[in-house]
Amino acid sequence: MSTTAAPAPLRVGAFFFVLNLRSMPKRLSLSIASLLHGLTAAMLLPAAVSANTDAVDFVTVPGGLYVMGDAGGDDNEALRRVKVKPFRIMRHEATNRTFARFVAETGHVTDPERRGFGWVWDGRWRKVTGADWRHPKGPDSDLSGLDDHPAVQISHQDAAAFCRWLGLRLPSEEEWEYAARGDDGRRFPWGNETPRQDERRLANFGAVKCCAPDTWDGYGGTAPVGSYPNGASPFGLLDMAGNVWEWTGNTFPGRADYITLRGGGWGNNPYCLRVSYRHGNPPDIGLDMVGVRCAGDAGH
Ligand SMILES: [Ca+2]
Ligand SMILES: [Ca+2]
Repeated sequence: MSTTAAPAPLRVGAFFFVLNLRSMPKRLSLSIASLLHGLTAAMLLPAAVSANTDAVDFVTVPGGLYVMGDAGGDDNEALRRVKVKPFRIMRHEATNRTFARFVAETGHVTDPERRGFGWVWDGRWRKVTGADWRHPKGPDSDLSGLDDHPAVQISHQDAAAFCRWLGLRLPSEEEWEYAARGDDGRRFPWGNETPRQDERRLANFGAVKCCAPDTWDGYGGTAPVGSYPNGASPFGLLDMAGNVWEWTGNTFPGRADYITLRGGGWGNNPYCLRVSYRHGNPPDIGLDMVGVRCAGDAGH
């Protein structure tokens, strides 16, 4: 992985596109992107309301009108006025504790388990046989001491199944970004201040200069969810910047076969932690820097 501030855009193709930590494709069709927005979210509505919502803490977000995007961001971050209906969303990323309960109750087998591998970041992305949510770094790793850390090595399909178990769905990008920034145009959940690895501890992220893990914030990998209250969003959501990337219900602009992730993760630099930043991944892969946060319509 490049350590420069702006690595060259990667060629599209299989896993060469997997969570490149800084670059995004520039050749996008925004008209196609706008058509695709919300399509997959609509496909992921829960079949029934579940009683399992006691497993997580929710924030109810009132409906509102705001401007998505960042005029100083990537091409796919063009400013766009968006209206969102009231919804609720998990205050935290899903933890290993809750994901284990989901698996115990449903017998769900994740994509990385089924396929026999996951992706592990150690300065570059490595395809690791035996890496799955129980073994996030590979077969020699486990979840000891990680009950309250975000569950990782979860594909988009696994994330959607988990949300269905909760009687919920994945958030749309419009919902996710509104929950992260509110309506005042801020670039990060806490405001416009670009995070640094200093005593303010706004988020769990990587080196300020892309893209190595950094322990200055207390954690070189994942942190227990909710460890950075100074970085709360206007609605009180935690870890909307950093810790782990979060699957959304939308396809990536210009790539109908990729799903958009939001928020940046423990290995990213501040640019990727911006509330409007997008990344796209194939829906069937798991990585040790990607987790899930579910949402639902208000009142359900
Ligand atoms: Ca860190
Ligand atoms: Ca996050």
